Amino acid sequence: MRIFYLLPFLAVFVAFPVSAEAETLNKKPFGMWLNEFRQDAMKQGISKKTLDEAFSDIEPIESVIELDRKQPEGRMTLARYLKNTVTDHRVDEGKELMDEHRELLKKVSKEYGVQPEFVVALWGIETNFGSNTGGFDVVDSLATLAYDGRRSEFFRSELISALKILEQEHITVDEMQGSWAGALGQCQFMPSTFLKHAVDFNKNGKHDVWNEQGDVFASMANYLQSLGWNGDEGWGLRVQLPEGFDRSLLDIKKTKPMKEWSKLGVRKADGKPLPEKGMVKDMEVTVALVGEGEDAVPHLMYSNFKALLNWNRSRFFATAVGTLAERIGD
Ligand SMILES: [Ca+2]
Repeated sequence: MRIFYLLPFLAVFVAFPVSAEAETLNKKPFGMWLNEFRQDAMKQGISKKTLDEAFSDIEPIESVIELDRKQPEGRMTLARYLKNTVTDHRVDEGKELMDEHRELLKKVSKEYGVQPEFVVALWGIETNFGSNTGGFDVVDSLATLAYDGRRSEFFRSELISALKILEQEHITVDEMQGSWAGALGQCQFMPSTFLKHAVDFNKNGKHDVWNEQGDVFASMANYLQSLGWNGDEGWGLRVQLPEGFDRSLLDIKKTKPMKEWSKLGVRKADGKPLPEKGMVKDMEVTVALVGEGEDAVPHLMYSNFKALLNWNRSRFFATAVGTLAERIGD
Protein backbone atom coordinates (compact mmCIF):
# COMPACT_ATOMS: atom_id res chain seq x y z
CA MET A 1 0.00 0.00 0.00
CA ARG A 2 2.79 2.38 0.93
CA ILE A 3 4.48 1.60 -2.37
CA PHE A 4 1.33 2.57 -4.21
CA TYR A 5 1.24 5.80 -2.36
CA LEU A 6 4.84 6.68 -3.03
CA LEU A 7 4.86 5.53 -6.61
CA PRO A 8 1.32 6.11 -7.69
CA PHE A 9 2.01 6.49 -11.39
CA LEU A 10 4.00 3.28 -11.54
CA ALA A 11 1.59 1.41 -9.33
CA VAL A 12 -1.34 1.89 -11.64
CA PHE A 13 0.60 0.58 -14.58
CA VAL A 14 2.07 -2.30 -12.64
CA ALA A 15 -1.32 -3.35 -11.42
CA PHE A 16 -2.98 -2.84 -14.79
CA PRO A 17 -0.64 -3.63 -17.64
CA VAL A 18 -1.46 -2.78 -21.24
CA SER A 19 -4.66 -4.79 -21.62
CA ALA A 20 -7.29 -2.24 -22.64
CA GLU A 21 -10.07 -4.29 -21.08
CA ALA A 22 -8.44 -4.06 -17.69
CA GLU A 23 -7.80 -0.35 -17.64
CA THR A 24 -9.60 1.37 -14.78
CA LEU A 25 -11.71 4.44 -15.38
CA ASN A 26 -10.29 6.11 -12.30
CA LYS A 27 -7.15 8.05 -13.13
CA LYS A 28 -6.37 8.85 -9.51
CA PRO A 29 -3.53 6.70 -8.12
CA PHE A 30 -4.90 3.76 -6.16
CA GLY A 31 -2.89 4.61 -3.04
CA MET A 32 -4.31 8.10 -2.93
CA TRP A 33 -7.83 6.80 -3.44
CA LEU A 34 -7.31 4.24 -0.67
CA ASN A 35 -6.13 6.86 1.80
CA GLU A 36 -9.24 8.94 1.17
CA PHE A 37 -11.40 5.86 1.45
CA ARG A 38 -9.83 4.98 4.81
CA GLN A 39 -10.69 8.42 6.18
CA ASP A 40 -14.27 7.97 5.06
CA ALA A 41 -14.46 4.44 6.51
CA MET A 42 -13.21 5.67 9.88
CA LYS A 43 -15.93 8.32 9.91
CA GLN A 44 -18.39 5.45 9.42
CA GLY A 45 -17.12 3.66 12.50
CA ILE A 46 -14.51 1.27 11.11
CA SER A 47 -11.52 1.05 13.46
CA LYS A 48 -7.94 1.67 12.41
CA LYS A 49 -7.12 -1.89 13.45
CA THR A 50 -9.70 -3.38 11.07
CA LEU A 51 -8.57 -1.10 8.24
CA ASP A 52 -4.91 -1.98 8.79
CA GLU A 53 -5.71 -5.68 8.72
CA ALA A 54 -8.02 -5.46 5.74
CA PHE A 55 -5.71 -3.35 3.62
CA SER A 56 -2.33 -4.69 4.79
CA ASP A 57 -1.24 -5.97 1.38
CA ILE A 58 -4.01 -4.79 -0.88
CA GLU A 59 -3.68 -4.12 -4.55
CA PRO A 60 -6.27 -3.86 -7.31
CA ILE A 61 -6.96 -7.16 -9.05
CA GLU A 62 -6.69 -6.94 -12.80
CA SER A 63 -8.88 -9.97 -13.45
CA VAL A 64 -11.73 -8.39 -11.48
CA ILE A 65 -11.76 -5.44 -13.85
CA GLU A 66 -11.63 -7.80 -16.82
CA LEU A 67 -14.54 -9.82 -15.48
CA ASP A 68 -16.53 -6.66 -14.82
CA ARG A 69 -16.00 -5.49 -18.41
CA LYS A 70 -16.80 -8.81 -20.00
CA GLN A 71 -20.05 -8.93 -21.94
CA PRO A 72 -22.02 -12.15 -21.89
CA GLU A 73 -21.49 -14.00 -25.15
CA GLY A 74 -24.45 -14.74 -27.36
CA ARG A 75 -28.00 -15.21 -26.25
CA MET A 76 -28.63 -17.88 -23.65
CA THR A 77 -31.66 -20.11 -24.04
CA LEU A 78 -33.51 -21.59 -21.09
CA ALA A 79 -32.78 -25.10 -22.34
CA ARG A 80 -29.04 -24.44 -22.42
CA TYR A 81 -29.08 -22.69 -19.06
CA LEU A 82 -30.91 -25.58 -17.40
CA LYS A 83 -28.60 -28.08 -19.07
CA ASN A 84 -25.67 -26.31 -17.40
CA THR A 85 -27.21 -25.70 -14.00
CA VAL A 86 -29.58 -28.61 -13.36
CA THR A 87 -27.41 -31.57 -14.28
CA ASP A 88 -28.15 -35.16 -13.25
CA HIS A 89 -24.94 -35.08 -11.26
CA ARG A 90 -26.08 -32.01 -9.34
CA VAL A 91 -29.47 -33.57 -8.66
CA ASP A 92 -27.81 -36.71 -7.24
CA GLU A 93 -25.43 -34.68 -5.13
CA GLY A 94 -28.32 -32.55 -3.89
CA LYS A 95 -30.25 -35.63 -2.83
CA GLU A 96 -27.22 -37.00 -0.98
CA LEU A 97 -26.57 -33.72 0.80
CA MET A 98 -30.20 -33.38 1.74
CA ASP A 99 -29.93 -36.79 3.38
CA GLU A 100 -26.68 -35.91 5.09
CA HIS A 101 -28.04 -32.67 6.54
CA ARG A 102 -31.61 -33.85 7.06
CA GLU A 103 -31.90 -32.96 10.76
CA LEU A 104 -30.30 -29.55 10.37
CA LEU A 105 -32.44 -28.71 7.34
CA LYS A 106 -35.56 -29.78 9.19
CA LYS A 107 -34.79 -27.37 12.03
CA VAL A 108 -34.00 -24.52 9.64
CA SER A 109 -37.11 -25.22 7.62
CA LYS A 110 -39.27 -25.16 10.73
CA GLU A 111 -37.81 -21.90 11.94
CA TYR A 112 -37.85 -19.99 8.64
CA GLY A 113 -40.63 -21.62 6.67
CA VAL A 114 -38.59 -22.64 3.62
CA GLN A 115 -38.74 -26.23 2.41
CA PRO A 116 -35.37 -28.07 2.66
CA GLU A 117 -35.16 -28.84 -1.06
CA PHE A 118 -35.32 -25.12 -1.90
CA VAL A 119 -32.51 -24.30 0.54
CA VAL A 120 -30.40 -27.09 -0.95
CA ALA A 121 -31.26 -26.03 -4.52
CA LEU A 122 -30.27 -22.41 -3.89
CA TRP A 123 -27.06 -23.65 -2.30
CA GLY A 124 -26.45 -25.86 -5.34
CA ILE A 125 -27.06 -23.13 -7.91
CA GLU A 126 -25.18 -20.39 -6.03
CA THR A 127 -21.99 -22.26 -5.15
CA ASN A 128 -22.34 -25.88 -6.25
CA PHE A 129 -23.21 -26.80 -2.64
CA GLY A 130 -20.49 -24.65 -1.13
CA SER A 131 -17.68 -26.07 -3.24
CA ASN A 132 -17.31 -23.01 -5.47
CA THR A 133 -17.53 -19.79 -3.53
CA GLY A 134 -15.51 -17.78 -6.03
CA GLY A 135 -12.01 -17.86 -4.62
CA PHE A 136 -11.46 -14.10 -4.54
CA ASP A 137 -10.40 -12.09 -1.52
CA VAL A 138 -13.55 -10.05 -1.16
CA VAL A 139 -11.94 -6.93 0.31
CA ASP A 140 -9.50 -6.78 -2.60
CA SER A 141 -12.26 -7.37 -5.17
CA LEU A 142 -14.56 -4.75 -3.71
CA ALA A 143 -11.76 -2.23 -3.32
CA THR A 144 -10.85 -2.78 -6.97
CA LEU A 145 -14.42 -2.18 -8.11
CA ALA A 146 -14.95 0.75 -5.73
CA TYR A 147 -11.77 2.35 -7.07
CA ASP A 148 -12.48 1.54 -10.70
CA GLY A 149 -15.17 4.14 -11.36
CA ARG A 150 -17.76 2.23 -13.36
CA ARG A 151 -20.08 1.44 -10.43
CA SER A 152 -18.04 2.98 -7.64
CA GLU A 153 -20.93 4.21 -5.48
CA PHE A 154 -22.41 0.73 -5.16
CA PHE A 155 -19.14 -1.10 -4.52
CA ARG A 156 -17.84 1.55 -2.15
CA SER A 157 -20.89 1.01 0.01
CA GLU A 158 -20.48 -2.79 -0.21
CA LEU A 159 -16.83 -2.41 0.79
CA ILE A 160 -17.88 -0.46 3.88
CA SER A 161 -20.34 -3.28 4.68
CA ALA A 162 -17.56 -5.87 4.23
CA LEU A 163 -15.39 -3.91 6.66
CA LYS A 164 -18.26 -3.84 9.17
CA ILE A 165 -18.43 -7.65 8.93
CA LEU A 166 -14.72 -7.79 9.76
CA GLU A 167 -15.20 -5.24 12.53
CA GLN A 168 -17.89 -7.49 14.04
CA GLU A 169 -15.44 -10.41 13.83
CA HIS A 170 -17.68 -12.85 11.99
CA ILE A 171 -14.70 -13.88 9.86
CA THR A 172 -11.05 -12.93 9.31
CA VAL A 173 -9.95 -10.97 6.29
CA ASP A 174 -8.04 -14.00 4.93
CA GLU A 175 -11.10 -16.22 5.17
CA MET A 176 -13.43 -13.64 3.66
CA GLN A 177 -13.60 -15.33 0.28
CA GLY A 178 -16.20 -14.86 -2.40
CA SER A 179 -16.95 -14.00 -6.00
CA TRP A 180 -15.10 -11.41 -8.06
CA ALA A 181 -18.05 -9.06 -7.46
CA GLY A 182 -17.91 -9.49 -3.69
CA ALA A 183 -20.63 -12.09 -3.06
CA LEU A 184 -19.73 -13.87 0.15
CA GLY A 185 -19.21 -17.51 1.03
CA GLN A 186 -21.54 -20.42 0.51
CA CYS A 187 -24.68 -18.32 0.04
CA GLN A 188 -23.14 -15.53 -2.05
CA PHE A 189 -24.69 -12.67 -0.13
CA MET A 190 -23.41 -9.23 -0.94
CA PRO A 191 -21.98 -7.72 2.27
CA SER A 192 -24.99 -5.39 2.77
CA THR A 193 -27.32 -8.41 2.50
CA PHE A 194 -25.10 -10.31 4.93
CA LEU A 195 -25.42 -7.52 7.50
CA LYS A 196 -29.21 -7.61 7.26
CA HIS A 197 -29.94 -11.30 6.84
CA ALA A 198 -27.06 -13.58 7.87
CA VAL A 199 -27.91 -15.69 10.91
CA ASP A 200 -25.94 -17.25 13.76
CA PHE A 201 -27.80 -20.54 13.79
CA ASN A 202 -25.35 -22.45 16.00
CA LYS A 203 -25.22 -19.54 18.45
CA ASN A 204 -21.44 -19.24 18.67
CA GLY A 205 -21.49 -15.49 18.19
CA LYS A 206 -20.42 -15.55 14.53
CA HIS A 207 -22.47 -15.32 11.36
CA ASP A 208 -20.22 -17.69 9.50
CA VAL A 209 -21.52 -18.38 5.99
CA TRP A 210 -18.16 -19.84 5.02
CA ASN A 211 -17.64 -22.71 7.46
CA GLU A 212 -20.77 -23.31 9.56
CA GLN A 213 -23.42 -25.30 7.75
CA GLY A 214 -26.28 -24.23 10.03
CA ASP A 215 -25.40 -20.57 9.53
CA VAL A 216 -25.29 -21.12 5.75
CA PHE A 217 -28.71 -22.81 5.54
CA ALA A 218 -30.40 -20.54 8.06
CA SER A 219 -29.02 -17.38 6.43
CA MET A 220 -30.34 -18.44 3.03
CA ALA A 221 -33.72 -19.42 4.44
CA ASN A 222 -33.93 -16.24 6.50
CA TYR A 223 -33.20 -14.07 3.48
CA LEU A 224 -35.64 -15.97 1.30
CA GLN A 225 -38.34 -15.60 3.95
CA SER A 226 -37.73 -11.84 4.03
CA LEU A 227 -38.26 -11.77 0.26
CA GLY A 228 -41.78 -13.14 0.67
CA TRP A 229 -41.35 -16.92 0.53
CA ASN A 230 -44.39 -19.06 1.23
CA GLY A 231 -43.39 -22.43 2.70
CA ASP A 232 -46.69 -24.05 1.76
CA GLU A 233 -46.27 -23.53 -1.96
CA GLY A 234 -43.92 -24.57 -4.74
CA TRP A 235 -42.35 -22.29 -7.32
CA GLY A 236 -44.39 -22.80 -10.47
CA LEU A 237 -44.47 -25.02 -13.51
CA ARG A 238 -43.87 -25.08 -17.21
CA VAL A 239 -47.09 -24.68 -19.20
CA GLN A 240 -48.40 -24.64 -22.76
CA LEU A 241 -50.69 -21.97 -24.17
CA PRO A 242 -53.58 -22.56 -26.56
CA GLU A 243 -53.45 -21.21 -30.07
CA GLY A 244 -54.55 -17.59 -30.29
CA PHE A 245 -53.80 -16.95 -26.60
CA ASP A 246 -53.84 -13.25 -25.75
CA ARG A 247 -50.10 -12.56 -25.35
CA SER A 248 -50.78 -9.31 -23.47
CA LEU A 249 -51.74 -11.48 -20.48
CA LEU A 250 -48.16 -12.72 -20.27
CA ASP A 251 -47.15 -10.07 -17.79
CA ILE A 252 -45.25 -10.83 -14.62
CA LYS A 253 -47.08 -8.04 -12.81
CA LYS A 254 -50.52 -9.57 -13.44
CA THR A 255 -52.12 -12.40 -11.53
CA LYS A 256 -55.31 -14.39 -11.95
CA PRO A 257 -56.78 -17.31 -10.04
CA MET A 258 -55.51 -20.66 -11.30
CA LYS A 259 -59.01 -21.63 -12.49
CA GLU A 260 -59.15 -18.52 -14.72
CA TRP A 261 -55.96 -19.58 -16.49
CA SER A 262 -57.51 -23.02 -16.93
CA LYS A 263 -60.55 -21.47 -18.56
CA LEU A 264 -58.29 -19.55 -20.91
CA GLY A 265 -56.85 -22.88 -22.06
CA VAL A 266 -53.52 -22.90 -20.21
CA ARG A 267 -52.34 -26.47 -19.58
CA LYS A 268 -49.32 -28.14 -18.03
CA ALA A 269 -46.45 -28.63 -20.48
CA ASP A 270 -47.51 -32.27 -20.94
CA GLY A 271 -51.04 -31.20 -21.87
CA LYS A 272 -52.65 -32.19 -18.58
CA PRO A 273 -54.94 -29.76 -16.73
CA LEU A 274 -53.50 -27.28 -14.23
CA PRO A 275 -53.67 -28.32 -10.56
CA GLU A 276 -57.14 -27.53 -9.27
CA LYS A 277 -57.44 -29.41 -6.02
CA GLY A 278 -58.92 -27.57 -3.03
CA MET A 279 -57.71 -24.04 -2.51
CA VAL A 280 -55.22 -24.23 -5.36
CA LYS A 281 -57.83 -23.34 -7.96
CA ASP A 282 -58.30 -19.93 -6.35
CA MET A 283 -54.60 -19.29 -5.93
CA GLU A 284 -53.49 -16.05 -7.59
CA VAL A 285 -50.76 -16.91 -10.08
CA THR A 286 -48.97 -15.38 -13.04
CA VAL A 287 -48.33 -16.78 -16.47
CA ALA A 288 -45.24 -15.27 -18.10
CA LEU A 289 -42.37 -16.17 -20.37
CA VAL A 290 -38.90 -17.31 -19.43
CA GLY A 291 -36.45 -16.49 -22.22
CA GLU A 292 -36.80 -14.38 -25.32
CA GLY A 293 -38.25 -14.60 -28.80
CA GLU A 294 -38.71 -18.07 -30.24
CA ASP A 295 -36.86 -19.60 -27.29
CA ALA A 296 -39.28 -18.22 -24.70
CA VAL A 297 -40.99 -20.84 -22.56
CA PRO A 298 -44.28 -20.02 -20.82
CA HIS A 299 -44.38 -20.73 -17.09
CA LEU A 300 -47.03 -20.51 -14.48
CA MET A 301 -45.43 -18.71 -11.57
CA TYR A 302 -46.44 -18.91 -7.94
CA SER A 303 -45.59 -16.02 -5.64
CA ASN A 304 -42.41 -17.89 -4.68
CA PHE A 305 -41.12 -17.41 -8.20
CA LYS A 306 -41.18 -13.69 -7.47
CA ALA A 307 -39.40 -14.21 -4.16
CA LEU A 308 -36.63 -15.92 -6.15
CA LEU A 309 -36.56 -12.97 -8.57
CA ASN A 310 -35.98 -10.70 -5.59
CA TRP A 311 -32.95 -12.84 -4.77
CA ASN A 312 -31.67 -12.68 -8.34
CA ARG A 313 -33.66 -10.89 -11.02
CA SER A 314 -32.90 -13.48 -13.69
CA ARG A 315 -35.92 -15.61 -14.61
CA PHE A 316 -33.50 -18.31 -15.72
CA PHE A 317 -32.06 -18.36 -12.21
CA ALA A 318 -35.49 -18.67 -10.59
CA THR A 319 -36.49 -21.43 -13.00
CA ALA A 320 -33.25 -23.32 -12.37
CA VAL A 321 -33.65 -23.13 -8.58
CA GLY A 322 -37.27 -24.30 -8.85
CA THR A 323 -36.44 -27.11 -11.25
CA LEU A 324 -33.50 -28.32 -9.17
CA ALA A 325 -35.55 -28.18 -5.94
CA GLU A 326 -38.30 -30.19 -7.55
CA ARG A 327 -35.89 -32.86 -8.77
CA ILE A 328 -34.00 -33.02 -5.47
CA GLY A 329 -37.25 -33.28 -3.50
CA ASP A 330 -38.62 -35.92 -5.84
CA1 LIG B 1 -22.42 -19.25 13.97
